[in-house]
Amino acid sequence: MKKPSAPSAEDKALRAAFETAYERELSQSSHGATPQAALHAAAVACRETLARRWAKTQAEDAKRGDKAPVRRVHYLSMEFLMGRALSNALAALKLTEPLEAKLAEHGTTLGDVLEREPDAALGNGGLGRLAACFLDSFAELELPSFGYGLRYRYGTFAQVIQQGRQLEQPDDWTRNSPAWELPRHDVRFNVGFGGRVEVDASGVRRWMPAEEIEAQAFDFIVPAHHSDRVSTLRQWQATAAPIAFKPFCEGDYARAARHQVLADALNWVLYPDDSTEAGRELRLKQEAFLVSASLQDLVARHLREFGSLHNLGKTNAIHLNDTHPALAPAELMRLLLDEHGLGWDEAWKITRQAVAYTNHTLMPEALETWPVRMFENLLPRHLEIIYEINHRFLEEVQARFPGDHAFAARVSLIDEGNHGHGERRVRMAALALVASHRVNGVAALHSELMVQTIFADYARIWPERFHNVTNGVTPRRWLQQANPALSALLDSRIGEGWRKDLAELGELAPLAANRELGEEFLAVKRANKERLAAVIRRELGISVNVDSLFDIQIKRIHEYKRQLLNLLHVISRYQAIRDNPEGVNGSNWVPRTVIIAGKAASAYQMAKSIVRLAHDVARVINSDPRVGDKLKLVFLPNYSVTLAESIIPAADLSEQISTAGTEASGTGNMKFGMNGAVTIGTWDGANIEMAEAMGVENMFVFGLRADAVTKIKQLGYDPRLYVEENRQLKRVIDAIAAGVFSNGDTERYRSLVDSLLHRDVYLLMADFADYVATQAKVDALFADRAAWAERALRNIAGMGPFSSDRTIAEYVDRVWSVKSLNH
Ligand code: B1N
Repeated sequence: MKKPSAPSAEDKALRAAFETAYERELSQSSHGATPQAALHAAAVACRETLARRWAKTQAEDAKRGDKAPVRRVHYLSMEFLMGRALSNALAALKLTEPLEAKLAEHGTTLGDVLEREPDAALGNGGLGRLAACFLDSFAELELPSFGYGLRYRYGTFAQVIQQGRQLEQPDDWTRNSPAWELPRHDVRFNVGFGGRVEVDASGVRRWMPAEEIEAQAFDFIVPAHHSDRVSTLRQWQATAAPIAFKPFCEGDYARAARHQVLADALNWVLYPDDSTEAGRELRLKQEAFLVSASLQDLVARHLREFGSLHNLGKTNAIHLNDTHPALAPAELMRLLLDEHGLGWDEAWKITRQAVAYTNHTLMPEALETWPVRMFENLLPRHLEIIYEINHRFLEEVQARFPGDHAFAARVSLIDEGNHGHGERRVRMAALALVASHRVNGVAALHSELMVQTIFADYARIWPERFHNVTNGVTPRRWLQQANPALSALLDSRIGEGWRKDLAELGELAPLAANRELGEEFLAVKRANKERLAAVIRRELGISVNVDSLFDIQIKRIHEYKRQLLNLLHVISRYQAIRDNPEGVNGSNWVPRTVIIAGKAASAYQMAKSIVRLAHDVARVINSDPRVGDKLKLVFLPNYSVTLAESIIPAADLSEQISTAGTEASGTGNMKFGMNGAVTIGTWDGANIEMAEAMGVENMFVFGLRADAVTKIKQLGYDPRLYVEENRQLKRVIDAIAAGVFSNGDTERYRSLVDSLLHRDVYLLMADFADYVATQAKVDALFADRAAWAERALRNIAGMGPFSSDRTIAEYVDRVWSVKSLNH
């Protein structure tokens, strides 16, 4: 077990300050020392320390001058999926035990208190959670940085299941006034919308917006775990600017009120889509609001520190988390040209130095484009600047590829519509690409496909601009805090070094075959499974066998992620169990509990239909006495960061089964791996690099590879051929179509079945046979406890590279360092 080292003088002072602040807050509670009051008091007390560390961190960063090798990073993202903060802060500040002692005085437990904290869920899925992991690593790596986002009033919707169907409910995450944020009353900027561009006598262009909305900063402070550095998430809240006072004084209350309504609407709600473009005017406004407030803040800070803008690009990096903040280059140009009087060439040089862009998906439906008309109405000056950027860019393209008008039309920042008949649109990815000195994908395969497919034309122009930086996750939250028992076991065998440098997990490999270690690992896993089983019983009233194989798929519901393929396997297994309840070929069934969780975007009908099918299938299987413990299907509602923290440590098998070439990276795959789950997965995203790191023989890989997927589609894919030739598959599809799971209702899944039989865009039919065969291999391994434990330990041993600390170190090296500007 981990021995607590003796507290230093500094630790003691921190503890005393914490206790004083905690007591003070608690004494002000009107309900006494309830867990809710304790939560608030503990958060406020931590925040005081964090605020001191914040001031110290900022003072250090401000002194760095313009010779520092790494630029200050401004990570712009429309999503930050933070989850809970208290237990992470307590761990980082070494205050867990002091708080436990305080709570014991009032007969409360830490668990009671921690579970009262609502998740800050201002993100949809992997992209937003990645941003949150990055903030953790920014602090740990002592990187001067700001994360910038929007302070949505409502985060991702709460998922409620009613009669097997998903309903969405608002997530009012601020109702108990979260104690974490520091409102910065002195950090405010006005953001304009609409109006027109005026030209003065000397030819200077000036934007006269029709309305202005004020952005106020709220800071969320994220502590390092091995130093007293912090990182900052600065989120903007819209408030009506004082301008509304005028109509109010003139008695035009309606106009004054309209302004307030506009401001409220701006940060009203997070768009609930993952990997799809939203395409609504409010979304464009949100994007512009985030970008403008953040860049005004950056420019103001830079001027305070340097008094001049000439070195802005050499001292600041502006990172675009996908194209959602891709207005940034246009806004930075506007600020430099119009507000600060720089010339075009210098402004463009600075912008190109500062900006870099990460692409997170190849799905065509996610590529953002906005109607030019919307720009004319909302952002007329930005549109002018985009036109000018495009004009200069296309001149360059003409010079390098003379006469190739088709090429120029393809790479242009403006989609001219169907030969002039359709609507003209601004291509946000094109804007991000021309303005960036670096562009990266999020896993090796994804980065390769990115330059071969969606950005092939741009890669011809600037091959040197494109790079890969494979994703990672923070091992603090996802291993140390989520799985303390496994962490202690690791400490006992390889020491504590892995807590600072995850690469040291590699030291586990030579021990993987050790029987005793294997048994201890299985005991830890079993305890985690018992905890999850209790959650399942409490939430759903279902009892599951903790000795069964926990087979888990948790992520957004999406056709390309193929939860449906998982269900087809479950149905097929169910049918086989009914045929042969005693097992086949003399071997018994390996009992399985299949667990699925995830939200479907509210407008995504097919995803919602998959959620419903999961519930229908679960009802039939779980109530069939012939099946019993051999198979259970569980859909855990309202998936969240917090739920993931209790599900992942309990997993035996991690399902990462996207159609090859569609999942850019995945990050859940990494969280499962470091918690000792074995992966069944396709040759896709970061699964590939995980397999290579642990040895591909340690992963259950199945299905068509990305190149085969492309080829089969080119040749004209016919899913019915696979169904006709595979009796098992045909029986599964027939059962769904015949209403076996829908009380005889043959309409309910008609379009789902039609889509599988006639289109099957994600090749479920083509991969089914291999998937089922591979699942049989999983059963065989699981039946051999020692072999399973060894395999799981080899998986953990291979997960060293998948820390977000490694990811951020690579971003620093390849993207954010000053040296990355020179080549
Ligand atoms: O980003 C994650 C990856 O690990 C996942 O593979 C990828 O699917 C995910 C539009 C997205 N890509 N694109 C989005 C989210 C919201 C939205 O409005 C697109 N999310 C991903 C981290 O790299």
